[in-house]
Amino acid sequence: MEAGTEATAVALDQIQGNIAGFNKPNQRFVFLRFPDKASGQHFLHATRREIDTAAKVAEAKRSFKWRRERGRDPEAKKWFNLLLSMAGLTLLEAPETDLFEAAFKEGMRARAAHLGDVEESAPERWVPPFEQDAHALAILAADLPEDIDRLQTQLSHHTHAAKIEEVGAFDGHARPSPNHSHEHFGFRDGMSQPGVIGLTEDPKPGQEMVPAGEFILGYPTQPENAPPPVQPPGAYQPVPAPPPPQFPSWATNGSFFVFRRLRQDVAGFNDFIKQASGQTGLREDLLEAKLVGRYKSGAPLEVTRDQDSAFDPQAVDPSIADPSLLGDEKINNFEFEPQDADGHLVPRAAHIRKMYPRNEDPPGKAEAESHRILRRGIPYGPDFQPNEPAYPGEGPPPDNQDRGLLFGCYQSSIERGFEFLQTQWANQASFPQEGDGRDPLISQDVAAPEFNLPPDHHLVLLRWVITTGGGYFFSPSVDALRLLAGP
Ligand code: N7H
Repeated sequence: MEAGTEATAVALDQIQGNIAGFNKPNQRFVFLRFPDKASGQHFLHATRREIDTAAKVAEAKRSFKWRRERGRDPEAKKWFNLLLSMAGLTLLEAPETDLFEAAFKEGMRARAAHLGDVEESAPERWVPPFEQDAHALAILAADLPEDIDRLQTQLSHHTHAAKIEEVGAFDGHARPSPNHSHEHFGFRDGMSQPGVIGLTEDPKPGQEMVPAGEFILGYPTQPENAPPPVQPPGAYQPVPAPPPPQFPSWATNGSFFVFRRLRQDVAGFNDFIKQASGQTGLREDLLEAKLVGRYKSGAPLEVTRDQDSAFDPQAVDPSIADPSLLGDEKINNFEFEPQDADGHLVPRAAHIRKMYPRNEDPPGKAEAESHRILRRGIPYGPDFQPNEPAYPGEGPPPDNQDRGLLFGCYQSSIERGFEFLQTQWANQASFPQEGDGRDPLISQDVAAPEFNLPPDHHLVLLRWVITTGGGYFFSPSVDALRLLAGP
C-alpha cells in the first residue's frame, strides 16, 4: 500500500471493535485450542456473526457522548471479538501466511530472548496456558460484570458444540473507585492514544493523527522516514524501521494484537520510591512522576502548551491547583523540546518519553510517529493492601497478591510496533542518548538497570514488572473470518 497521510475511509463494518477501543471496565481474555481444522471452522461459522465491529463500537461511543451531554445514564454494552494466532491460522490452512512478518509467525514465546523476557520473565516460568501457543483468543468486554457471564455462557455454548477447548482465561477489571482509571502502581493510564485517520472522530489537542495503515492492514502508512542523519560515535544510532508489512490480501482490514500478562510488584515499587527519595532528596510523588513522566493523577510533568512560564510543575502536582489539566483538552498537550531537551523535568528515559518521544530529536517526529500502538490494557488482580507480606523472592505470589496489567495493543506490524518499542527503546540504555538509561517500568532483561535523573542523580532500578505469559494474535476482518470458516 502506498505511503501517505491522505484520509481514507476506514471500513468500520469490517474491522473488529476493540481496534476502535472497547474501553470497558470488565474484560475477559479466553484462550482456545482447536483439536483440528474442522472443529476450528465449525466454531468460526458459529461465532463470526456475533463479532462486534468498529462500526458498532463507534456508534455506541457517539450515543454515550450524546447521553452524557444530556445528563442521561449511558446504556450498558457488552462486546465480543475473536482473534487467531499463527498456530490457529496454520491449523485452519489460511492461504499465503508465509507473507506475514517473522515476529507474528514465530510467536511471543519464540521471541522471548529478543524481547528481554529472561530470568523471572522467561517463558519456562509463564503461567498456564502459556506453556504452548493458543489457536485463538476471545475477548469479552462489558460494562456490567454479569454481562461477562452472559458472554461466557454464549461462548461456551459454541466451544462445546464445536468441541473446542478453553485452555485458560484471565479477567481484567477497572480498579474500584477512586482508582477507577489507575493501574496498580497508582498511575492513571490510557489517556494518550494516537488518533487514527479515518477512525478517530474528534482528535484532542496533542493527539497526533496517524495514518490508519499503522494499525490496520490495507491502508496508507506513515510516509517513509527521511534517511536517519549520521550520528557521532556513541550517540543513539536510529534503527531503520522495518518496512511497512507484507500481508496476504485476505488480511486487509485486520490488525495484530499483542497480549502480555504483566505481573506488578507494588510493594517492591513503593519500597524503591521511599529509598530513592531518601537517596535523592526528591519528594516521593515527584520521583514517581520522574519515572513515568506523569504524576499519579495523570497530570503531565512536562509544561503544557498554555501554561504560564513562571509555572513549576515540579513544585507540586499541578492538577491540584488546576484540575482542568486532567481534561481531554490539556492532558496530552505538551512536547519535550525545546524547553526540556536535557530531561531536567521529564528524564529522557521516563516511561512515556521512551514510549512516545513526541518531538524529541533524536529520534525525531517522523520516527516517533512510525512506532505508535493502540493500547488496550486493563488491570487484573486485587488491590494492594499496605500491610501485605513482602512479595516472595522466588516463585509466584499467592493469588491474593497476584496483580498487574493485562497489556494489549494493536498495530499493523508487531516488529514496527510493540517489538520495536520494547527492544529498541525500552531496553536500550542509549536511547534516546548515551547514558539515558532503561525504561523504569518495562525493561526487564537485566537485574539492575540504570536510570539517569538529571541534573545529578543516577538510580539503579529493580524489576517490578514481570512477564508471566503472552502471545501474538491476528484480528481478522469480518470477511476474512467468513473465508477462514470455509464453505
Ligand atoms: Fe505503558 N504505568 O502505569 O506506569 N504507561 N505501562 N506500556 N505506555 C503509560 O499516557 C505502564 C507498557 C506505553 O503516548 C502511562 O496514557 C505500566 C508496555 C505507551 O505519551 C502509564 C506497564 C508498553 C504509552 C503507563 C506498562 C507500554 C504508555 C501513562 C506495565 C509497550 C503512551 C498513561 C505493567 C511496549 C505514551 C498515558 C504517550 C503510557 C504505565 C506497560 C507503552 C501510567 C505499569 C509493555 C506507548
